[in-house]
Amino acid sequence: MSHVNYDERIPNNVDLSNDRRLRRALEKWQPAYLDWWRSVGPQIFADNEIYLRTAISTEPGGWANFGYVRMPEYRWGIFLADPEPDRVIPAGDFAGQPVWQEVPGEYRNILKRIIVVQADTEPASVEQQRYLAATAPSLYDARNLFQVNVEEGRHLWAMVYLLHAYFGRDGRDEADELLARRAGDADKPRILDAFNQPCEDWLTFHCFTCFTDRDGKFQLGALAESAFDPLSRTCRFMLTEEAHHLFVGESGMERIIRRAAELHKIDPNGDARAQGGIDLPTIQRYVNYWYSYCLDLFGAEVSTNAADYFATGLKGRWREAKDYDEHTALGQTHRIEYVEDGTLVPRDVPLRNAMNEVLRQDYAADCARVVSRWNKTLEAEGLDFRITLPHNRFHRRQGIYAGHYFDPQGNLIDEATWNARKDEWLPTDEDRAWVKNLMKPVYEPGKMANWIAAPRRGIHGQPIDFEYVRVD
Ligand code: BYC
Ligand code: FE
Ligand code: FE
Repeated sequence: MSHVNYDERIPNNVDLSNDRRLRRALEKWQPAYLDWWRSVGPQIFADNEIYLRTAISTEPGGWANFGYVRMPEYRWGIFLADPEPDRVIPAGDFAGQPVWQEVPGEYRNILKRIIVVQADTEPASVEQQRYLAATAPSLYDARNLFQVNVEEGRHLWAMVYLLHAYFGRDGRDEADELLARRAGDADKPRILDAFNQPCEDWLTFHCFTCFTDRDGKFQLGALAESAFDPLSRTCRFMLTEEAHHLFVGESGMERIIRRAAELHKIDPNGDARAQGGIDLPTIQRYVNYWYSYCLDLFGAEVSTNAADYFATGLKGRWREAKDYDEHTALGQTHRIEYVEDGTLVPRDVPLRNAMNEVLRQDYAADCARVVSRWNKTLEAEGLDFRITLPHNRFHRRQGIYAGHYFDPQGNLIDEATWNARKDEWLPTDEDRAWVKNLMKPVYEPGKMANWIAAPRRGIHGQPIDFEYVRVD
């Protein structure tokens, strides 16, 4: 079961050859996907050979094969983690009952909505990143970008499979729409805000893979706890791919921070920019910007949608089955600070309604662990500067804090104070221009742009100066 069949046009471990209708529908979608990839996927090195991994089995450990591939020839396919025998619904009103292999009619629309929202982020990120390789700081980095891109493409396949297999005509229409929306487009934007933001420099890319892909980790984790077993299984396999995306972001940021510290020390005035690098305060402002955008991806603090998703078992909490003893979340509350008449007022809301906030807090704790590892680097470099995460209320555009002003410590401030100080906290036009001006391609194997440190090791045991992208 876990072995992937690569003899078919669409590699899969879901026995596609025995479902003629589904296979034909997906084979019809496949050329549209490839057209999409060509037109808004990676535009640089689009047909070069890239050293990529491809999934060959879904068993933990040893599931990947590494080798040179031209991206349009990547074997995108449908891989579900093996079923857990006797799996029961982890959370909500039906906790403990057998999981569903089909979609119950009464939840069809909300389940489809969740799958579409998840699906929409995958192609969006590829679109956002399509020109980045034009300024890759090394071939190692370009390869990592492409690895992330082909896997986000595969994540789209994962969700499109569910739409085609379980939602009939509506599902096929949604799958077509997923190729029609465009990141940042005024008329047909992607669904969630962070996926319409430009991602045109590599500091942004590493913030994105660190913080936005990490939202993916937690949302996929919550969907892995779904009562709908095919969704759970597909998300469990996606999570194994996601780990590399998070590695790219965390280690990429660490390398930029380490280099900022080195350049700070080299410069007589402690000015990393004078040495042609990115300075730590600029890095901090980018962190503030992306982290706050990603907090928005969890939705409103108090949400009836979230309560419904939990009650019906469509979504659970992070590690619901493993880490919780009580799975109904009834008769419990969660404290939320509301803004009322210019002050913060705590209120206890029913726990089910606060599930977006509960997941956001798990996410925040994970981000805090990452930042503390970056700060170890700064400590080892002998610097006093520390990267911090802004408060959950800072710079929010979704939920109960949207429309109010907070400083990075979470204190309520007035609009005039915000306007006077926001340039200390968020990237300025000048910061963006500076970062953009540093973005020059480095395509010689083993060489790095000046503003980023070399990685500690290469990919899959290869040396750092390996030809990760065959340039010609
Ligand atoms: N931007 O009741 P609420 C990934 C909308 S990342 C724009 O709070 P709910 C990846 C919301 O849709 C993981 N709109 O919403 C990473 C709703 O609209 P409707 C992505 C927003 O449903 C990197 C309304 O506001 N996965 O995989 O409780 C690279 C009311 O809000 C936003 C998922 O998101 C926003 N930020 O929570 C590649 C999982 N936030 O329905 C990939 C699936 C909220 O009233 N999604 N709105 O028109 C969900 O579970 C939920 O839909 C959400 C929102 C958590 C997103
Ligand atoms: Fe993804
Ligand atoms: Fe990802």
